[in-house]
Amino acid sequence: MINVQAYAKQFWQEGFIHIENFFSAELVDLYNEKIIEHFGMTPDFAHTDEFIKKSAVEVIPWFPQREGVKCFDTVSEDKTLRALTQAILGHDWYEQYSMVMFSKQGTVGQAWHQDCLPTDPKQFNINRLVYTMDIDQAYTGGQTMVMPGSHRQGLIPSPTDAFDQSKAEILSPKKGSLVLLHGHCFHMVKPVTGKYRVSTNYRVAPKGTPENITDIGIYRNMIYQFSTQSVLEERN
Ligand SMILES: O=C(O)CCC(=O)C(=O)O
Ligand SMILES: [Fe+2]
Repeated sequence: MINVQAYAKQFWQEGFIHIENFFSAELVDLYNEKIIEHFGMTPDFAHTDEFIKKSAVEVIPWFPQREGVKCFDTVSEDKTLRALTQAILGHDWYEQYSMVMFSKQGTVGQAWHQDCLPTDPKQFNINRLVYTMDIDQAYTGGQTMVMPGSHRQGLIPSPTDAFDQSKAEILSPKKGSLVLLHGHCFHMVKPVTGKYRVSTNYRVAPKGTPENITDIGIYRNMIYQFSTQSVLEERN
């Protein structure tokens, strides 16, 4: 068993943690097969053209547990993952959903963003990201960039605010890696150069956090509401 207390401390310091070889190759190979089976290689985009253009986000979501694809329960039920989540959040938390995010070759990834408004430090989501393939500069692109400590810094800088990207960390998760990422922490996904890129997100939140906390995403140039497909605020 990993040292969950040490990882929890690191999570609260940095706003994220990356643990390699967390899941077995057998499990993530199975997930990757199911994912490819579902998407094929040229799935249509689920988001509106306006959102894709303005936000520079090109990912297609899939919610396998909602469709009863049973094998995706294994990660939810993983004892070590639960213990780690518990160590980070204390005992009051709940699982939101699992969402596979697929990106085609040649797409832009995701621009810098926060998953939800950082107005209340007690209200946030945590991304528990499972990687079912190696993600690296040479073969796939699509690395995840994160800004250490930014979960304590309020709103992500607007396009005209100073934003020192030299302090960002580039994560190149491997098949079987787990990344835990605080929803207020600034993060982005680099352009996808390989055939495709997938990550699977088992989102959780402290108990009492609204289920739809991630309905409003914060980008440098706008605040966007997914359910109404509308720009709530232009930022400049
Ligand atoms: O796929 C990733 O590595 C990160 C995706 C992301 O932005 C998120 O999970 O909120
Ligand atoms: Fe995100």
